[in-house]
Amino acid sequence: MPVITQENLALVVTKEVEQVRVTDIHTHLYPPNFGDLSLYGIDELLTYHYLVAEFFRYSTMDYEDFFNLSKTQQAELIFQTLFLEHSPVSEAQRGVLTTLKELGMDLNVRDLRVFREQINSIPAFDYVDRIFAIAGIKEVVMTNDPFDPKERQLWEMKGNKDPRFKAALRLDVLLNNYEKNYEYLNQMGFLVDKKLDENTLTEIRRFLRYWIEKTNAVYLAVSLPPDFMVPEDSYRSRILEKCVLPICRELNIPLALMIGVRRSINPRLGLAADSLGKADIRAIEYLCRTYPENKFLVTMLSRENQHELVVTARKFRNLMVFGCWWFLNNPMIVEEITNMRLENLGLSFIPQHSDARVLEHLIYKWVHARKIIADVLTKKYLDLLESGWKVTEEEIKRDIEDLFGNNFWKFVGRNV
Ligand code: RAT
Ligand code: ZN
Repeated sequence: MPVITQENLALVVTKEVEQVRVTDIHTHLYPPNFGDLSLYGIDELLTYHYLVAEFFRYSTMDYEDFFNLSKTQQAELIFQTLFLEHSPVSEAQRGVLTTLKELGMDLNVRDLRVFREQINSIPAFDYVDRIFAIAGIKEVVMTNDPFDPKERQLWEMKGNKDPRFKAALRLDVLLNNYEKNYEYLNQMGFLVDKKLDENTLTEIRRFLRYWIEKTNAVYLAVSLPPDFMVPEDSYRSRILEKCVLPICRELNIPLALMIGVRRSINPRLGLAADSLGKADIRAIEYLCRTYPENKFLVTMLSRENQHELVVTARKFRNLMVFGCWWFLNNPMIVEEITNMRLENLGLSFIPQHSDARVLEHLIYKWVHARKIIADVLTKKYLDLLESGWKVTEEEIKRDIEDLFGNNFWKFVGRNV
């Protein structure tokens, strides 16, 4: 092991960050046996909703006409507009280039048909292994929605046999729209009423237990609007306090709160229609203070919430901050947030998740994230060296393994 000096520090940190195998704690990926829920390939990459939104920055095409096209046609239009008619400088656009490069493509070809043929020629049977290997992924956590009929059927009929894909039970429908959706619970055999009487609460708890067990979920999750507040007189607040939190305690499982999303502000954009807003940190303070036996994984979507979130994490050890979510996943913001977290929380947080929807997203999201995190960490270790504190390569490796996986598993409290 070399002695770490100001000269070799960057090399050592970069090497360790590049080599660490990641636990990606929030994705929208599925195991291959989940059929067409599991997305991969160049057309899926190009029609990622981040890129659809960017396509409409340049195009005057009717939204409906675009969405009526086949996926291949949409991909062709997006490639033409975002890559050939303009230089692809945005983060999501650059992501496609990084992905193709890491897959071994010659970018100078600039021909979508050639890229498609080359990707399609990679044998399907070990495609997941191959992408995981290129991206350096150990395991990913999915987003599993028991209210989605297609997904529900897959869990009931097949289940997940691939240990690299861990489940997270997504509760948006239950918590954000109970009054519109409670009848689905009845259809699933849980006898609930619109009124949250004792029997209904018991049935919701039975529903949660059933699905946690069926999916072997490592955490429960919900995305929430900026006006999310607890306690309050709402379905969401009551179901959260009376059902979700008690079940999390009973089964010792964290709840992930993803706060700050405003859904569908321009519905014509479909999946790309969502926006964000600054949330009220007092909801998190209340939850962490009132329920010290519960564990909360929290990410917030607004840049304006980031500082108060790290300060709140200093006050509550049952709060684990994670990821630079969605609109925050831009190099300049990831760098800022990672610095802020290191300076306030030391190494006790989870710097990033990929949010991958398409298998190959894992490649670019992690290539880009690793680079920024390595640079930020190098500067922090340099400060230590300058103050006369020696760091060893083993210590650097330990810290990096914590950030990219162990912090999550220690917080979850099990090693599956
Ligand atoms: O990043 C995304 O793809 C978003 O559309 C959402 O999926 C978000 O991450 C979420 O989990 O709600
Ligand atoms: Zn997501």
